[in-house]
Amino acid sequence: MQYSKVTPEHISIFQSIIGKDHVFYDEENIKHYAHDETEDLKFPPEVILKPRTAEEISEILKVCNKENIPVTPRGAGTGLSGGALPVYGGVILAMERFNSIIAIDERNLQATVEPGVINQVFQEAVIAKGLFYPPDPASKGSCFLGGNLAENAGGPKAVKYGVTKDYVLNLEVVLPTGEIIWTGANVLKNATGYNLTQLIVGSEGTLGIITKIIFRLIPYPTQTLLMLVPFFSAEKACEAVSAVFRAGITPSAMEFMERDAIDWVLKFVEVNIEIKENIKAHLLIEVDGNDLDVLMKDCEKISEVMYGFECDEILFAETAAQKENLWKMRRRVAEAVRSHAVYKEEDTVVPRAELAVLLKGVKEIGTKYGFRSVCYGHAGDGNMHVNIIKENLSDEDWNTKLPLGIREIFELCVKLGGTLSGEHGIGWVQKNYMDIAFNEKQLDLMKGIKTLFDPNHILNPGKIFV
Ligand code: LAC
Ligand code: ZN
Repeated sequence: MQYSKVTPEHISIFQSIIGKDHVFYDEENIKHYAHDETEDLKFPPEVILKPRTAEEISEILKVCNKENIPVTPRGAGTGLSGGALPVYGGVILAMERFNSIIAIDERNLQATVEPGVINQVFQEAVIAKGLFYPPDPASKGSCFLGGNLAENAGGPKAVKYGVTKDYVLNLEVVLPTGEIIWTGANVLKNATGYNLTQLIVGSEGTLGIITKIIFRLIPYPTQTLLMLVPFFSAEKACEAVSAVFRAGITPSAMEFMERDAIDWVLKFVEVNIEIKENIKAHLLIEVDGNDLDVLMKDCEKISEVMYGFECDEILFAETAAQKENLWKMRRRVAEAVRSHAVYKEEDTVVPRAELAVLLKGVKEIGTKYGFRSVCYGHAGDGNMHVNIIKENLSDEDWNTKLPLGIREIFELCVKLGGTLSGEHGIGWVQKNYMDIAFNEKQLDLMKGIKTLFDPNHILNPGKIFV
């Protein structure tokens, strides 16, 4: 792709649209906006723009579309597939000033929100009204809702409550050509034309800029019970997962952590827990609802299923602090691995009952190519994060052999009925593997949609497709 450079003339046009105070091109900002949380990748933008209204974004995009300047939208920069990396330089459209919860409609159980609101801030605001917005990615304390929509983020609660897309009813979007549209209606059912709302969700900032979100909400479940189940075999832990659902229970979280994942996190975070030498993996299982007796019975049933897969003694979190502790351990695995190692993170997903086969396959592929992997994730969704650690691999093996190993992992996912990413997206780092999941016709359909929305390919170029 050939794009124009941002010139001083462009900068003064941007300044006239959003004001001098919201246009940045100093070294510190360029450095900050050159990376997100994807590995150690860095691509400096030429200018950072922080607009406040959809109309301002529309004006900016009209200029960039005319002048052939690439625009990369960015939320909080917590993405794991490089969606917010300005790989061709140009403009970073930083959405941090779109940070207001416009309305929580208690009559309809809906909310109107801007994309720069932090996930947890929104969750807490609706909980205060007895309402629930379930999608809770590990980065919920810092990630923006707009980024959650762009990547269709999941998190532990997805297993019972679904992912981000399941809560989005309608969107205000600025198209790359500058028009401002609404994608649907504020209704729970909608059989009116193509579903533009769901096309935008998960499109990784390549089709338009989300400026308002209408969410649906549900009543907040008041009780949770949490159990940590240790296993002597990681494969047995994976096999136990689907048996719970077959027994008629849908937990509100069903997380897998292999031994290595816990060891890494314990090096990094203080969690008061004793783990026996011979334990190879854990399942962290939560049930929620409003009736504690029902939840206790669910836990008894789950325990029965677990003991059938030769688990060790189950630990029940008795206090809120203990629950917090166990969740901290799970939520901070990725961060722990990231801060201790050179790594590559894959976001594999297969039908739930194939999880054990996937885990076994990942380990075999690792042995073949000489890499170690730390596996953990949303077992109830068949969504396993595979963190590959560089350790003793030479730079050459890391750069040449590892992609072959990753390719084999993805081929295995697809063979098992799964795909490349469950919740992190394709972005910049996974696009070379899209041919494993889709044939040329399928890719052409997607690229056709991209071109229809963005004829000059100015919006988040270099993502999803090679
Ligand atoms: C998690 C993030 C990495 O589940 O998706 O911890
Ligand atoms: Zn995850």
